[in-house]
Amino acid sequence: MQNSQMNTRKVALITGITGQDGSYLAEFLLGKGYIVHGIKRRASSFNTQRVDHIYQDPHINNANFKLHYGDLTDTSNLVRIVQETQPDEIYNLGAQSHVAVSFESPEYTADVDGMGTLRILEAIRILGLEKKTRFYQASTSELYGLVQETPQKETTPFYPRSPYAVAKLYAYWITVNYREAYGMYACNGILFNHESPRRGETFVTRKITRGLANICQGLESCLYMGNIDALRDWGHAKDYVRMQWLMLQQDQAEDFVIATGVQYTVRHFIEKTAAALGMQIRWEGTGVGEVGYWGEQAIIQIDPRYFRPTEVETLLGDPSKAKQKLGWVPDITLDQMITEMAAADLAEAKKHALLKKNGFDVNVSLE
Ligand code: NDP
Ligand code: GDR
Repeated sequence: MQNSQMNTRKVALITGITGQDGSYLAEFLLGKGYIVHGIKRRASSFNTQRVDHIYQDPHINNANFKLHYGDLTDTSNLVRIVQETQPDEIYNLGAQSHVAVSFESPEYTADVDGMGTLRILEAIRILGLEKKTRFYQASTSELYGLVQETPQKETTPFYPRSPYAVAKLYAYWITVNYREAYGMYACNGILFNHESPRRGETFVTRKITRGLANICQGLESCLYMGNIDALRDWGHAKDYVRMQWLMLQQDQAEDFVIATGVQYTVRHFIEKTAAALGMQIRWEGTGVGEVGYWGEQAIIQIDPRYFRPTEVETLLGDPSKAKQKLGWVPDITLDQMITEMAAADLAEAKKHALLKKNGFDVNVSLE
């Protein structure tokens, strides 16, 4: 690639590039010809599995995908990376993103998810990049928590129900404030739950697809669940990252709800996944005594350990504004997504089953 061509290419910086959304967004932006920089945390073992397929050897000249060590709790590191990369667009996807874990680590969650957002916005301001760098904040339907209106839209009042949601509420408002105070192009995508085969293994959808795939291959006997009557509006991450990019391509920065406009229970997700794997669930009992049977085998049980101190019982988004202004039309249906996730986890389970059959140890924790 010629230098002149390199100079005309847009540069994006993604925090949370090793996560579900970060990996899909990086693929998407590379496809659009961007130079993509990402921040990864130092870990004692490899944590780049989701982006390994787009990794480029840094020894090759003009690589257009580059990872930098960093952390949202480390101000000087963030300032240095923003200065070095001079991004046209920053996507702040990094977060301690697990709601249940935020009750265990509330202070850390506040630091990363709340203060981390401020640190990036300040880095842009300190470096005088307010007019150059556009900023996307990964806001969330968890802001609505104890819902005040159904369906939820951009004007629905917030009522966060977890340390995670409270931290994200700070991040939401500091993004709005920097837009208004400094004229920055900064916006919030209020995204409802979105999933994929790359979803973290402890979020409910992936826990179900992976757990049931393992059970049907004889690798595990039972899946322990929390509140299976919770209602969520689930879409596919691939569709949702497209909207993150579009939000930064408008004339004016605005906040948008991204959702499908349809909600289902966790129980429904379990039944659909079971069907995709050729299993049928029969429910017996009620409350914490409820059991899901596959034939005579009790494969779903309720474990109150997975109940949250304050639960978000129902979420349903109204994406009308995104439809009208961004042309939002999701490509992938819930059924297609479940089929894709179940197939990916079944392939993995079959590999493990084969290894086990041949005497190798396999670890398929269902936590
Ligand atoms: P993931 O949990 O898959 O990814 C989170 C990313 O943040 C990972 O790359 C993780 O790194 C990184 N991270 C965690 N802590 C830090 C830190 N201290 N410093 C820097 N990076 C850190 O989340 P998703 O991809 O699902 O979500 C992306 C964003 O969107 C998150 O902010 C989430 O809160 C938000 N969101 C997600 C929704 C969803 O349904 N998926 C819906 C609405 C909002 P590592 O890989 O090392 O752990
Ligand atoms: P959520 O996602 O909390 O909505 O946050 P999660 O998949 O963890 O839970 C969804 C619902 O399922 C119920 N549930 C269980 N959840 C988990 N994780 N494990 C279980 O065993 C289980 N049983 C029932 C939960 O109680 C809840 O009601 C996700 C994250 O990606 C956030 O970062 C993001 O902001 C929101 O989605 C939108």
